[in-house]
Amino acid sequence: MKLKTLVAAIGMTFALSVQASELPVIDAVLTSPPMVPPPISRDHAAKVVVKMETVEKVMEIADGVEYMFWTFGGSVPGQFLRIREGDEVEFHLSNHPSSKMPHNIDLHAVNGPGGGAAASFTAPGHTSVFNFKALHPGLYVYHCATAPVGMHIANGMYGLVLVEPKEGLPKVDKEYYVMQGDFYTKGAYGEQGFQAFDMDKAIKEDADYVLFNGAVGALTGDKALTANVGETVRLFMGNGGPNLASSFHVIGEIFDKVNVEAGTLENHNVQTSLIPAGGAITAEFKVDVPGNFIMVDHSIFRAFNKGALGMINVDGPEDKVIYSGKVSETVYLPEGSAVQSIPNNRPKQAASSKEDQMLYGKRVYEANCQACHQADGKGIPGAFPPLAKSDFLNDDPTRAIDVVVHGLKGPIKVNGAAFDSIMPAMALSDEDTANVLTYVLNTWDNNGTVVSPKEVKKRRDSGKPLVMEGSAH
Ligand code: HEC
Ligand SMILES: [Cu+2]
Repeated sequence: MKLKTLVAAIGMTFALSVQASELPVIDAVLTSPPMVPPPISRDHAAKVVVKMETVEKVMEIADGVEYMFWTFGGSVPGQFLRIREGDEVEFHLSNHPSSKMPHNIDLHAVNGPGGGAAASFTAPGHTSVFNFKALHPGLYVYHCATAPVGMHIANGMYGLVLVEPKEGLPKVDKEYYVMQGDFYTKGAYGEQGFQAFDMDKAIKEDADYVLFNGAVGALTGDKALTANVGETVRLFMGNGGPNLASSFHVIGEIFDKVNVEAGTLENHNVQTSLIPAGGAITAEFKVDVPGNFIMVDHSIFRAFNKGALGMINVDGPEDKVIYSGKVSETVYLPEGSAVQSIPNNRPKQAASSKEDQMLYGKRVYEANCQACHQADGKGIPGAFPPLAKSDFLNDDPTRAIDVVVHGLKGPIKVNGAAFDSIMPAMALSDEDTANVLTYVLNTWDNNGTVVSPKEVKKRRDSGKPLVMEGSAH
């Protein structure tokens, strides 16, 4: 009763100001990724006023790498808009006065020429207004469609608009907004400093970065998505492109339900869902056990070498029946196995001070060592020896150069604990090797040795793989 009266009152108030429509007027709630506006509780259509701004701004695309993004609302992807089937939208697009380019918006939720593109074409320092009615429920991509269209999209100008069906969406515990995009920079992946857009690479579809939410690490570490065991999660997952389709997968999860291409067709028990450029899906799943669930584009080099990787941290009690964890581990080294090498083509870092060496070395560590030796340098008992306060390391830093450059195998003792395994030779430049060892030796209570690229070069020329005594292999 109360709610109805209130709704009627709102309707009357606004009927005065908006003669054309009987509908109550409300302001849209817009959110930046990965957040989603709350579910719509209205049981009737409204006139929804949307105020969105295009902004061109420099942001980090990766640690130490800057890029000039063009955005809807200051983020990549742009702000999430949530409306209801039958709503009439009054869309105000403002282009910030500091912009160098005109911009517009093509919403795939619009029935009309260009999806609103021509009507919303806006020069810097201007605002355009147009109206549309949301006839079809679904999750729709919006993007800039100003020439050269590919360039505006490649610079990050896309986002999602959700048109909830009249009956609403089933209730879930968590909703998140993620969008993939491919990026083309003058420098290679990870090359430091400001990187300009590269049109040639974009035309060749030769992406340097493939990203979730506009940056390497936008959804990892303390920016990971979160959920609790037993909760249901709904991902509104879009693909801005401009070029690449996404093979979207969550490692260790199965989607209970996917709205294929974000339409009304439901698929169930899905491992990997295709999301076309300029398309979307909604994926729902219940999280059954705790842990880190990694979102990837399963075109997998994109995940591990171009940035298409995000995380969902699930908290709560274990269920050993659903997932036991490792129940045993023994070393398996077949006859004839040899030290292999992991290639690496990261750009080399020329450091001019110990501080620089530490900074670059930390990045090399995160990219090349951390998977085995762990972020805290403590390793994993029985598998990877500690580098933190390691007597093996501190006794002979020159030997550590050999370990990284040439690899190591056979039984060793580190701080009293025995290891008998293989460390592959790391194909790092002399600079990267010097930096990472300087970082390691000056962190976690180690002895403070500084390693120079020259010393590394010397060991590269004169050293060889370390096969420790007593090795049966
Ligand atoms: C694929 C896993 C892996 C990666 C990646 C890796 N290591 Fe190792 N590392 C090992 C293993 C296993 C050993 C022990 C080998 C043995 O038992 O003989 C080891 C041993 C070492 C040792 C000597 C033992 C100690 O604890 O002091 C050092 C130093 C070391 N690694 C440094 C590094 C550095 C620096 C990097 C990155 C540039 C790196 N490792 C990358 C697996 C790895
Ligand atoms: Cu634009």
